[in-house]
Amino acid sequence: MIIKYSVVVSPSLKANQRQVTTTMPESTKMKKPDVKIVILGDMNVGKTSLLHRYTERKFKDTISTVGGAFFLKQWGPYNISIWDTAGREQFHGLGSMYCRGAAAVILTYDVTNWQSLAELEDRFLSLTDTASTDCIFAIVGNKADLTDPHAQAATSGGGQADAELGGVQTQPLPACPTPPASPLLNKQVSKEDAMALYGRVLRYKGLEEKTSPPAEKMCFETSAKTGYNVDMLFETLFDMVLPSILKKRREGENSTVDLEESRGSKRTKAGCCA
Ligand SMILES: Nc1nc2c(ncn2[C@@H]2O[C@H](COP(=O)(O)OP(=O)(O)O)[C@@H](O)[C@H]2O)c(=O)[nH]1
Ligand SMILES: [Mg+2]
Repeated sequence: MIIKYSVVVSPSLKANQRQVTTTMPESTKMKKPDVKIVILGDMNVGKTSLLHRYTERKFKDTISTVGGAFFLKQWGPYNISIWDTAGREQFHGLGSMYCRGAAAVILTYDVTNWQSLAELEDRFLSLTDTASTDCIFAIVGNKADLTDPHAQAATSGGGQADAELGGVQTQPLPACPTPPASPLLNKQVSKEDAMALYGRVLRYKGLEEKTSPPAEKMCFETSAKTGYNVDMLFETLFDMVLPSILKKRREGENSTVDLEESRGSKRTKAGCCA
């Protein structure tokens, strides 16, 4: 089950004064996320579209970025929150709060735009300093449908037919359409470039390559447009953050206050336990 929470960003305020209000349906107010995943990357790489594809099984050519959202995904018995930037990346308005405590970060670039990969290192990586110490990183090259014929056929997350027909299921798309649905663009970022960035991310975080998930597993090429690799991306991460949830729960249990014990203890005048 997926619950969408809308985040309202007031455009009349300056970037550093923006107030973010989270509204949630009354019936879901009790659902507390067990873990947080954030999606980061330059404007227009397709972050909102990836989330929309996964949660709504659809693709829209124009999608409102300002006033984004976070989603709550039930994964087994756990609630996973997935945070979108609400368009604040374009104003350099993503503070340290955005990644605070994140168990996984999705660093997203556009495969047709070299600069979008460079920006991940230059602008976005430092924002992850506040993420959990055992945070998992995925590097995601989106818009693969523009460069790779095999990404033009939907493999997961609904298909292009879904997008055009408002979610109505039609005949499955052929595995490899010929000729390609649209002329291919020059691929500016190869998977090897992304894997090299993954190595640098690990070094930046002071993580050992040997003990971290391998680059081949953590670098994805996706298409929010066709759904290519989208389910694979999110569900791989959901499985990988489960140990983090269990650890958090164990820590929570260990730090639980014994109410009976504290009731029994005497209080001093200053209100402290004696
Ligand atoms: N061809 C193609 N276009 C995409 C894809 N994902 C997003 N777009 C388009 O790229 C633009 C920016 O997408 P958006 O999700 O708003 O990017 P964001 O700023 O990173 O959230 C929109 O016009 C989308 O329709 C994709 O996988 N393939
Ligand atoms: Mg967006």
